[in-house]
Amino acid sequence: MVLNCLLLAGLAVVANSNQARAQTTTSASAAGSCPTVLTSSNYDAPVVGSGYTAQLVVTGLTKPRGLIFDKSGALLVVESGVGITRIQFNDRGGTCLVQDKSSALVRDDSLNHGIELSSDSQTLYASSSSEVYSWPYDPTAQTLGTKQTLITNMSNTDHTTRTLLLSKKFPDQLLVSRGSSENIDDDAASITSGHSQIRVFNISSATSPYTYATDGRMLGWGLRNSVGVAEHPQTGGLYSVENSADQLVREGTDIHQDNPGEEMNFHGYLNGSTESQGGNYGYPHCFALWDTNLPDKGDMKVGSQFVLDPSATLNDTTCAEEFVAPRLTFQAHMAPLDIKFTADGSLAYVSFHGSWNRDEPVGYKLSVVSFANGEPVEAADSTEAAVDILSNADNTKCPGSCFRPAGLAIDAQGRVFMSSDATGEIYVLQRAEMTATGGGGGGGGGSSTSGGGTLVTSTATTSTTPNAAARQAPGKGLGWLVVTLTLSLSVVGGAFLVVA
Ligand SMILES: [Ca+2]
Ligand SMILES: [Ca+2]
Repeated sequence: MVLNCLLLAGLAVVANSNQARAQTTTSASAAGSCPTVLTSSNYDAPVVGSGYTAQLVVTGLTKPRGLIFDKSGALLVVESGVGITRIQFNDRGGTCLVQDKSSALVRDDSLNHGIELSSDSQTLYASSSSEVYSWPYDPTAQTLGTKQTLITNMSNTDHTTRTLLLSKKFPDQLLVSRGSSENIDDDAASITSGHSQIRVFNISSATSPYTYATDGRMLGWGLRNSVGVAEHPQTGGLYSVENSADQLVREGTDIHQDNPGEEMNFHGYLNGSTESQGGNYGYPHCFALWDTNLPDKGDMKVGSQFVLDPSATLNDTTCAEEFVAPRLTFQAHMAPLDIKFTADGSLAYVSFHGSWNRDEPVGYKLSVVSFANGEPVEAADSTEAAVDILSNADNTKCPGSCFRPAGLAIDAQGRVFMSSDATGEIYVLQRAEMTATGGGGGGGGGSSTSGGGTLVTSTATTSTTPNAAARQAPGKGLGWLVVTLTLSLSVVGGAFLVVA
């Protein structure tokens, strides 16, 4: 009898008091509980880097690639070969985001990776392998206006993503990155081909669609396939991450296992200065050294660029003198696909899709690179610039039973979202410094994959408010009821006594 009264009174208070509900929700978030937690059954639990908490928050997508948040807080996802899907979360704080609603914003099977939004979210941009499009977008009504074609004539085989980056510093400047048509693309040696280039287009002054190879301004060429492009939030410095070549042989020696390194390149600023801009970054002539065990290495270091067959007119010295060297070099074949800066510019997250051109798989992870004063902290010949944040437990199972990082987005709270195209998933990661409860020691130090962070894999025992999953799953209802009673009594004890 007494218990029944307690139960009814407690529930009545919770049901009728928004204030009480808000309090219990906050209490639950601080305790780190989450009512709905997804796990992947297709591969081993990911390893999370020290100072981070990670959680799987979306499953069931088709090849999710580029990600971006709109002004309403919804996540727009390019599903390659499908279109753009809009996902709304029920945000319970921390890494606890429950997918609330998902809708098809664009259905166009030619869209495959690139996505951008104007800073007011009123214009949406996306790319196919041949064109860049824009639509008027209303994030509140979730509607699109008539599609316009902005840039054309980008078709080529092999590397078909066309990454888009709209400058925050100069909002009418749209960067478009285009890769090579094959592993070693001789056309890329011709500046007029438009292959393996990053170009920038003024989208406010366009009267008709631009032709990629001849319009716009070239930020860099000789960039084999620079899928990730980012603008430093403080300095406006432009960086890209490049997928370098496969199956290389130098002077008759097979060097492909550990060379060439993947690259991070610097492309100057959009402030009108051409300093550090417009140069040739090497491909298809010069490649960056990762493993220094190379025939006729000379005094080259990690990041120095080398040729495959030296001649009088094209050799390692020519590479050093006439081509732009990478600002950082990463392990060969890790396949960087995206780079995103934190709001304070102190970190750049880089997604590595993972290798195929190597006996032992590498990559298949999300890493972070430290920046200071708009530049990477590590020297150009460092092999430790990329620190692992989310990695597969056993790369020998990749690519078959592994997640494969593709697109990245950082939300207004600084949480990092990462798509895995192979598994149709999205993960969220949060740094410990950002959480109310603290703990952990940040993301720095070493390049180990030994973990030390937290992967959220099960719901905690305290679920304090109803949620979509509980409502849809009757089996979970009783547990919620009991927990609600306990917490409502503790949180609103004063109110309960008055009712009793
Ligand atoms: Ca290069
Ligand atoms: Ca490669």
